[in-house]
Amino acid sequence: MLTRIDHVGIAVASLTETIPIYEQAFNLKCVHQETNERQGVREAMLLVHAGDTGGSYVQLLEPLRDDTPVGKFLTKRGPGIHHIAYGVDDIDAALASLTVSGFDLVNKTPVHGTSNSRIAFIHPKGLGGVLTELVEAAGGH
Ligand code: CMX
Ligand code: CO
Repeated sequence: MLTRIDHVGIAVASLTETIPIYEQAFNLKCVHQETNERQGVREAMLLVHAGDTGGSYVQLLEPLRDDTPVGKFLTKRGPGIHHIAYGVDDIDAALASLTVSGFDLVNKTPVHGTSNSRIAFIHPKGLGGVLTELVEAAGGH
């Protein structure tokens, strides 16, 4: 079902401050930035590895407002790992299978993600306390 680790999402107070730190520390390049109103974030994607079935990234997340998932997380816990995201070929099939298995889906159907990908979140409480995102890239990976 899973094709790769697509990204690790990290909650930060400021993209402007944190992007250069990650670029310098690990010689990464910030290859993409966008605002996702529905998710309540400004995000930056730093490419770690360009694989055959899609890349792996560090995703830095800055909240647009305090009353968003990342805003609440920052207030409660401070900066840190917010979620892990796995690549899938067929997100509809993956969600159907997780529903049958009884997992608590935050998104029962896919929503708009980075670079026109289709994404869905699974609640952390059923997965060892880790908020988990599935990503079907625009090209279908
Ligand atoms: N990782 C692990 N646990 C988390 C969490 C996270 N990121 N966010 C919240 N929780 C836990 C809290 O610790 C809390 O646990 P307890 O009940 O044991 O105290 C519980 O979940 C409820 O916390 P909350 O602050 O009241 O948060 P909400 O219930 O309002 O929301 C969640 C939690 C997962 C439903 C919400 O964060 C969500 O919908 N996330 C999906 C969307 C998202 O995160 N978007 C931003 C990223 C966008 C992207 O990657 O593209
Ligand atoms: Co993400």
